[in-house]
Amino acid sequence: AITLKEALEEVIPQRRDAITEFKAVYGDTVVGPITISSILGGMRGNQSMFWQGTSLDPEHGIKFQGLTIDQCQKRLPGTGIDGDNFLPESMLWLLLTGSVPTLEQTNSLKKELAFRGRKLPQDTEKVLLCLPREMHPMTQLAIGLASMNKGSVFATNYQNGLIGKKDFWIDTLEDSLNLIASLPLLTGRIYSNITNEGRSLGEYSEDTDWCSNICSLLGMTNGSKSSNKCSLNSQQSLDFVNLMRLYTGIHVDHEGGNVSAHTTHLVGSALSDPYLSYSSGIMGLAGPLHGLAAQEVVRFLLEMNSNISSVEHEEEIEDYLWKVLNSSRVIPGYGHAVLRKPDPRFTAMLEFAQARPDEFKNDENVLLMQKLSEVAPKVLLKHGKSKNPFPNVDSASGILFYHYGIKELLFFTVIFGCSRAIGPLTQLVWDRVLGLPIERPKSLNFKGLEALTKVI
Ligand code: FAM
Repeated sequence: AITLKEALEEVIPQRRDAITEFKAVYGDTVVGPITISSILGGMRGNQSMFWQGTSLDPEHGIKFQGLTIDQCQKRLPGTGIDGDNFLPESMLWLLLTGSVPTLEQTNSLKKELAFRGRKLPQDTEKVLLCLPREMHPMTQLAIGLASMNKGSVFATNYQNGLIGKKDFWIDTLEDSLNLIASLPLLTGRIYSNITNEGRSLGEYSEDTDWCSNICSLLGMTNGSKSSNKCSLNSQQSLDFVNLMRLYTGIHVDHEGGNVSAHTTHLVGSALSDPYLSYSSGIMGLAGPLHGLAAQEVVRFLLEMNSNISSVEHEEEIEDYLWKVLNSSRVIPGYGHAVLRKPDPRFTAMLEFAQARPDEFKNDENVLLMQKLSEVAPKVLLKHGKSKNPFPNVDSASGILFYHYGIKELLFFTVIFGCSRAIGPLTQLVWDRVLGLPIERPKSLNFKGLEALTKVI
């Protein structure tokens, strides 16, 4: 198969049958207890969602169709140029089909996305242009995405009764690919809104990959229109594009229960089209307990740097961390609800910095980020509360973007939003392949909870 749709058509019949049969045989198997604590505690740990693309292992971190980040870096195709990171396009292929694409398949998807994303719908352009410049960039993204639902093939064909349930996935795939393809222009439009009075910062090309277009439209590559704010040399531009490929390649998904993925799935279960579903996911990603954490880390590093005399002075860093902990604050970028090891996504970003010592040797913030990853775990271990004293994903990403010139902290989450589209939307296609029903858990009031304790 050369196109993604052809590749999917090859695997769907067998997997659909396997899951239907599995449900028929094991449908009544009891999976685990639901306790009062889980009902009152964010359903933590309840095994109650079907999610195919990614799974989270407390020891190895995120796995993409069973592959660790390390394996993805070795096996997923990139541009074909030595040293380039794998392309998020190949991650999209992997998540949707379950197989590692060939270079040819990655190239075909790269071209398909670049073609699909070559312009935004006129109404979306109009809507984005008239948004207040100071509006939260995630609100702008959610509005832009929701406005695209006017062109939803799924919504139109559903309304006109033109498709049967078994084929819902075809239009869901069509919309999802169009949505993902539109993200470079959407993101670029939002960034120019907040930084450049709405004037474009770069060019879109149908001959390049998704991340090169994102970077160009942020004004971060050679050939981009001058933005007066970024002056990367050609090596830095190439590095920034690879940072974007790395970042957007590994932030695609984190199992199904996280807020952005779960919201997309929930809204999609009402057969809302992919634009409305993912726009809702974006609203969740904007929360401080979810996608916004990376900016907290940047603030923290900047503030700490202005309070210590040098990153070389480990005891000053330790003192600073104790002051934070003793005032009942947390160390942002450390700890995790599920992981019990350093987050491999952090390690991948750290390695990006370590591979470019000359680039970062004078950046006190990046140096502090690196130093902190050695010092903070020791302090947190002594502190003795956190179940995981190691750096999480947000420890490194923001400060690397900041280094290259993305200084608008609220904007980091928009870049996260580009990446996160890939996981939840591929799952949405599978939700439609498998005909999963509308999600409708039973809720209980306090009386209902009390009654449960009496029965038990
Ligand atoms: N600094 C100080 N104390 C911490 C800590 C940290 N980085 N991480 C955990 N703790 C404390 C935590 O507050 C809790 O204290 P209390 O018993 O007094 O409530 C205790 O250690 C046990 O917590 P846990 O079971 O280890 O972690 P949780 O599953 O409750 O929470 C996090 C997980 C990520 C919310 C938590 O580690 C945290 O607040 N980290 C700092 C903020 C952060 O980095 N957020 C981004 C997370 C990122 F991975 C993401 O999802 N985007």
